[in-house]
Amino acid sequence: MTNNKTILTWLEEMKALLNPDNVVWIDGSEEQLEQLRAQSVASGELTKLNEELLPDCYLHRTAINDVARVENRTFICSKKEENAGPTNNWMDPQQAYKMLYDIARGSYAGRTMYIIPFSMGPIGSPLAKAGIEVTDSIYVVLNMAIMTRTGQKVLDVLGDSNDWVRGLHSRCDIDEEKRYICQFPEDNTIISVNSGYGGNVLLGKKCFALRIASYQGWNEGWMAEHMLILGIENPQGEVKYVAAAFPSACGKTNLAMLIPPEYLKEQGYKIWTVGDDIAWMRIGPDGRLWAINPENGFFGVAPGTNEKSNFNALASTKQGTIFTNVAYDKDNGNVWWESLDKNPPENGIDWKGNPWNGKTSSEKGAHPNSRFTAPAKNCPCVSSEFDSTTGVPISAIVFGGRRAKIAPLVYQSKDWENGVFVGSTMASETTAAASGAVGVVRRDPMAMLPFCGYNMGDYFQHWLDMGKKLGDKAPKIFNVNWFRLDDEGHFIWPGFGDNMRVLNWIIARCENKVAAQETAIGYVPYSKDIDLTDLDFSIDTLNDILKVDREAWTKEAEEITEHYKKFGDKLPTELKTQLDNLKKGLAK
Ligand code: GTP
Ligand code: SPV
Ligand code: MN
Repeated sequence: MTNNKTILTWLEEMKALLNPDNVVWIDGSEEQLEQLRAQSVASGELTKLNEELLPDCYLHRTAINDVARVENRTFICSKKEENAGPTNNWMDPQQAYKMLYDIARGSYAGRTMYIIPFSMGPIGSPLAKAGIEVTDSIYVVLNMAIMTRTGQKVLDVLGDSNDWVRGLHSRCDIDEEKRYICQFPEDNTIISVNSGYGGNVLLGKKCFALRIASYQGWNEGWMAEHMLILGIENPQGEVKYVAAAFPSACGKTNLAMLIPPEYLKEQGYKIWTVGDDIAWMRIGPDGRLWAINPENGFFGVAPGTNEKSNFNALASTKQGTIFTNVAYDKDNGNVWWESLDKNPPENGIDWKGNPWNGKTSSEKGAHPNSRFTAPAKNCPCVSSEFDSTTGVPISAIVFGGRRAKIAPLVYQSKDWENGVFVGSTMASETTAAASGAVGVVRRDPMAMLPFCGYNMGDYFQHWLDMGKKLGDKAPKIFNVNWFRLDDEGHFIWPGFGDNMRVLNWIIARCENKVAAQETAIGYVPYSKDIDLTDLDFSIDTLNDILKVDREAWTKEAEEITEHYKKFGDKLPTELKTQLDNLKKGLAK
């Protein structure tokens, strides 16, 4: 497949270490993938779903102790501990290699080593980067073949270059106590052992496209971010692009594929999806910030996805999709998850593999972090720029999180520097996407807390530096919160498609078409400027969720002070000044 010496040498090392019975190169052909699907159905690793309802779709169940990312077992192995920074687990690289090789040694015995050449980004794009993942899991191969561009073409474009990321995955015994997800940013290397769950094992995704790539971006002057990318087309046919960072399971896939409210559709508004999870962004020849989605599919949260909440995501899963940890309907070979519809299977199997009657059981059928792996090309609103090698120009960057109180529906930062402050102080309630307690408020700067491959203080500085380079061509920066709760614990804002009303305000701000009120935290909309046409939502309630509560924000500023202490000398002075300004503004 290749004569690239750096690849061949590494593969020899891997073979010697892992001791596989067979070695198979993934060439990207449909015939080979089809054969692997058949093989994994025969072994029970995958269940073939009803061919008429869900053509070429499969179900997989992971071990019940292996259903989400494991942040406490994820390490950044840079030579100096300081370079991993205060928010990452760190391990000395020499020690880590030794420990991981000891765990992985001989673990492919009796198994096949699959070699997956993959590209993050359209093959041949100057923004794309290559990787090689070796794995003993067909599930990983088939998911990587959906999530990335895979096969011979990647090697052809790479040629003799050494600019590729090494990824070693071994399922070993799926032993929680020996599960490690280790990134070696200085060596372009990832090692993942004892897991079979998506974010831990699809090494192109969080491990490469965020942890390794964020470090590469810092060195090379670009940005790798946990952001969706969408295009908003107005009735004149002009498309403006927005990139938005929300923590895991906080609405990126939903926003990326939203369907505008009826009255806006009738006017001609459209949403186009470029990406739903990751953005790589560079300054283009015109001085603006340009973004590509390095992925080729969607690894989306299943529960909560339905015709109404996210029609386009659901449509994307109707063909060539792998479902992980959802419920199975034995009567018709279909899948089900919570809030898909009101008709759960009676004769079902839950995500743990146990018989399950959805009509009578109080247990959940699907795991809260169950997922679909769907090809992006299935998406009815996929952008015409999806495969563009240059990417799309970004007009606005949006931060957001899950905040029951305090954070208004939307506000705009005063400028780039203030926007970096807003991103660096982001907070959100934790979700099922990572193991651990759910619903605890934590600071998650730029939604990158679990994904930044270097010291977050340096990462903030990199953001500030990018702003200086972009100057007046920098995207405007906003913050949104769809998740305000009333006293009974219900979401106040309808969210989903109605978030388009907020996006329209954001675009209007970028085009200087609408005024806003200046507050201590930034520019907040006048409630009359959020269009509530056809919505049963009172202007008083809107005013409530737009209000900047001085007392609550004063407390918030104290918490930010604590949050910032972690970064010590690495905290850029600009951000200290921003915090002082916020406090002064609130005291006024
Ligand atoms: P990752 O793939 O983990 O990065 O998640 P994500 O950010 O793409 O989140 P996703 O769009 O899958 O949404 C996660 C959960 O948030 C689902 O249960 C959605 O139903 C819910 N959600 C998304 N958008 C909204 C919204 O506007 N309002 C409310 N109330 N819930 C939402
Ligand atoms: C996330 O947790 O942000 C995801 C899913 O997108 S995973 O691939 O598991 O990281
Ligand atoms: Mn994500």
